[in-house]
Order: sequence, then C-alpha cells, then structure tokens
Amino acid sequence: MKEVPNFNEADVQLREKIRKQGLSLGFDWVGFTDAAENLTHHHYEKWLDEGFAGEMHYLYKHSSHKASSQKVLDCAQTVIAVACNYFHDGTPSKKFQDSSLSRFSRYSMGEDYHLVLKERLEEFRKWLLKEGLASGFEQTRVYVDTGPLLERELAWRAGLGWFGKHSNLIHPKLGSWLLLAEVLIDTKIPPDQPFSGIDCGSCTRCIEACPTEAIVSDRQVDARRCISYLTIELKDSIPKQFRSKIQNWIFGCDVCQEVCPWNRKAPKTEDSTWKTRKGLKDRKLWDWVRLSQEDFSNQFRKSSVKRTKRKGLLRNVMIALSACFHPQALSGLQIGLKDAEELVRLHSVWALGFRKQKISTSLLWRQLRIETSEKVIIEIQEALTSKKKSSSKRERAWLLTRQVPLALARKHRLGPSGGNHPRSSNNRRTKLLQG
Ligand code: B12
Ligand code: SF4
Ligand code: SF4
Repeated sequence: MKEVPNFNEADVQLREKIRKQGLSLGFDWVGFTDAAENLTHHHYEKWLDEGFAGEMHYLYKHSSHKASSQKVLDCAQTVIAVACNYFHDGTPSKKFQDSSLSRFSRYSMGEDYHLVLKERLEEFRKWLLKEGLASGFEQTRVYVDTGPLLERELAWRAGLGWFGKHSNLIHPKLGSWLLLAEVLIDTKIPPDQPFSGIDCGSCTRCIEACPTEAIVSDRQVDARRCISYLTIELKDSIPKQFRSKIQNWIFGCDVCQEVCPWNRKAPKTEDSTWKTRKGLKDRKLWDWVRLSQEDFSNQFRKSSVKRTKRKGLLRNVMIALSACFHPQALSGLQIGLKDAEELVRLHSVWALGFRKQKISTSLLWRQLRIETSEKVIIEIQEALTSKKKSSSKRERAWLLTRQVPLALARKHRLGPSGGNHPRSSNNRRTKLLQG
C-alpha cells in the first residue's frame, strides 16, 4: 500500500491498533482519511442548487461547513470513518408483493442507529483519549448522520467502497447495507487509500427499479421524489403524483439496494441490535390504524421510526392501504377517516378516492357532512368529482358548480342534504355565508 510521506512504520502500526480497537467496539469496517478539503463538495452544492434537498432546510445551512472536516473542528487532522453492517433480513422482495404487508426500510427495523452508533463512537473517543491519541476532549468530535460532514465522501476516501449509481456507498464484499459514522481527532494518522478499481460499470438496475424515478442521473438522487424522503423527512402531505407509487413502504425504501447485484452476497450481520424488533415482523397495514400515541411511543422507543411521529406513520399507512384490496383495508381507511389528525384523514380520503369503489363514494359523502378541516373538505371534493361516474347527477352538478365555501355551507346545513354539525357556529366563513 502506498503511504503518504513522513509516516513511519510505527505510525502505520498505530493506525492498525486503532482499527483493531474500532472493530472490537462493534464496527464492521474502520478506515482513515485526512481532514482536508472534500473533493466532492461541488457535487453537493450543485445538488442543493437543483433544489433536490426539498424541505430539508438544515442541508442548506450546513453547506459551507461541508467543504472540509476542519470547518467543524479546525484542529482536526484525521477522520476515522466507521461503518456498521445492518443487513439482518433477507426477506425476498417477492414476499412483499403481498400488498397487505407493511414494509419498513431495513435500517429502521431494529434499534435507532443514531443512538447505537453514538454510544460506540463515545467508547471509541474515550479509548483514543486514554491512549493519548487526541490532545483533549475538545480536540475530538463524533458524528453520525446529522452532523455537517460529507459522510459518503469521507468513507470513500478512507477506502470503504464506491458511490453506486443510487448514490449509496458500496463495499465490494459487504455490499451497501452500511451505516456510516466518524470520529475526528487532532492527531495525524496515515490515511488509507481512497477506494478505486471497481464501479457500477454498465449496470443501471437501481435506476430502472426506482418506483418514483428519483435517481435522476448517475449518483444523483432528487430527494423530493425519493420514497425515503417522502415517507420520513416530509412532514406534511405527500405530493399526489407520488402517492400511488409508494406501494407498501411505510417508512423509508430499500428498492434500489435490493436490486443491486453487489448486495446478492451481502453477509448478514450477527449483531442483534439491527434485528427486527418485536411487533414489526409481518405486520399487516391495517394493524397500524388503531395505533394510539401511547402505543406508538411504546412500539418505537429508541427506534428511528419515531422521526415521522404517529401522524406521519399513519399518513403513510393510509397511502399504502390505497393499493390493498383486502376487505380489512377498507375498514382501515374508515378508521383513518375518523382519526383526530387532519393529515391522516386527508390521506385516507385520497386513498378512498383512488380505490374507485362505490362504497368509498358513500363514505366520502358521509365524511363531507361532518368534516371540519377545510383542507380535508377540498380533498373530499376532489375525490368525489374525480369519481363522477359513481356519483348521482344531482350530487355531481352540486359538486362541480360549488367550491369550498359551499362545501362548508353544506356541512352547516345549507347544502342539498344538510348535516347538523355542532361546531358550525364557531366558523367565521359559515357565519358569513349564513349572514
Ligand atoms: C439527506 C440524506 C438523505 C436524503 C437524500 C439522499 C441522497 N442520495 O442525497 C434522503 C432522505 C432521500 C435519504 C435517503 C436514504 N438514506 Co440518507 N442521508 C442523507 C444525509 C443526511 C446527507 C446526504 C447528502 O448530503 N446528500 C446530498 C448528496 C449530493 O450527497 P451524497 O449523497 O453524500 O452524494 C455524494 C456522492 O454521490 C458524490 N457525487 C454526487 N454526484 C457525483 C457525480 C460524480 C461524477 C462523482 C464522482 C461523485 C458524485 O458527491 C456527493 C457528496 O459527497 C446523509 C448523512 C450525511 N451527513 O452525509 C444520509 C446517508 C447518506 N443516508 C443513508 C441511508 C442509509 C439512506 C437510505 C438507504 C435510507 C432508507 N433505506 O430509506 C436512503 C437511500 C436513498 C438513496 N438512494 O440515496 C446513509 C448512507 C449509507 C451508504 N451506504 O451510503 C447516510 C450516510 C447516513 C449514515 N450516517 O449512514 N438520505
Ligand atoms: S430509496 Fe427507493 S425511492 Fe429512493 S432512490 Fe432508492 S429506490 Fe428510489
Ligand atoms: S444496481 Fe447496478 S448501477 Fe445501481 S448501484 Fe448497484 S451496481 Fe450500481
């Protein structure tokens, strides 16, 4: 291996000692690079300029910090990059063609990697300090995921693997089911060589398999289209053009990694941390619809899934139910219609409209009478007008000629078959209409 000048054999031995310690702490791979300028920062900036980050505003704030690891720790000399293999579940994708099963991305099925890796990094940091490999606590930093570091570049420079066309880093033996983290220290350690020699070649499987066409070009993912972003990062309603493509993914997405030939022989981890937690295996979509806030907190304690909050997860469940034609799916959507969260009702309405069943039309009409949220009322109207064939002439004419204010009016007994909603007297718009 070609070593950077000024490092002697003792330095190399020290590096191997640190690597051994990292591996003993539960990391599956440990590599070293310097803390100098990043080589792919311009790709990152271009990605932001294209708007691919969507509503992940923190990524814009971090942008200048990501130019070099020294921007986050000015005395940093070495980045120790680590990776954990979380591949625990070889479930063939075929099984999940059963649209009634809920799918979580593999990384989220066990313990929250932010917590697990952070704990291991802190152990590593303690050891490094004890060995005198950093001047003091303040001259070190540990990061997993959320810090302003270009984690994939650092791991690539430290020799882990190459950027796949889906943009995940691929190790030639471990595949891409890897989570990345780093320790920064102010000691110079001989760096490993950046990974080279293997790449994706002419393969384009991930690009073709991506359900939402999120891999817009080689190594470029438009996050706004990615199911992982839509189901986890996006807090509000999911843009309509993607809803029918999300299938039964209710937290993240693994499609691009599942089809990758480099993952065919990926070894399964022995680490029980990543194993599917109780209550997640083979769960039907409708099993989630009665989930209370308390159930959610208990089920997802110390889990990455907490990020969506209860309402985000149920929003995703409603979307997934739109494509499931088991009788229980309809009952699930009916329960969603009654959910206290507007976001959940909104997506339940959309899903019912999408199913184009006669019964959903009557459910939507019934909901229109009692619904209090303007957003949901609009969604119901859209669903009903797009289901023209199954609505009566009178209803159709009424829906087409009147927009939201009249829907509100109807809700407050001014429409053709008025309801009698107790909360109507507080509604300013209704008062105006009545006045
Ligand atoms: C924002 C983010 C997302 C976004 C955007 C993802 C994306 N591809 O950009 C969303 C929410 C969609 C996402 C999804 C996922 N994520 Co994510 N995510 C991040 C985060 C926080 C920042 C990534 C980022 O900066 N993206 C912007 C792009 C421009 O940067 P980049 O992805 O690092 O890409 C580099 C290369 O592609 C290269 N490059 C780009 N174009 C070109 C062109 C050429 C010619 C060359 C040479 C290089 C090159 O330069 C870029 C900068 O270094 C990182 C953690 C971190 N701090 O880095 C985790 C991270 C990348 N995610 C991770 C994971 C596990 C996932 C998911 C698999 C989770 C899931 N199953 O749902 C999916 C995978 C989706 C995918 N195909 O990427 C891991 C990746 C591990 C790995 N093996 O690579 C990370 C490192 C978290 C971690 N600590 O482990 N994620
Ligand atoms: S995670 Fe899913 S949606 Fe995102 S790029 Fe990969 S296949 Fe596409
Ligand atoms: S599926 Fe093919 S193109 Fe995509 S990352 Fe894997 S090897 Fe590369």
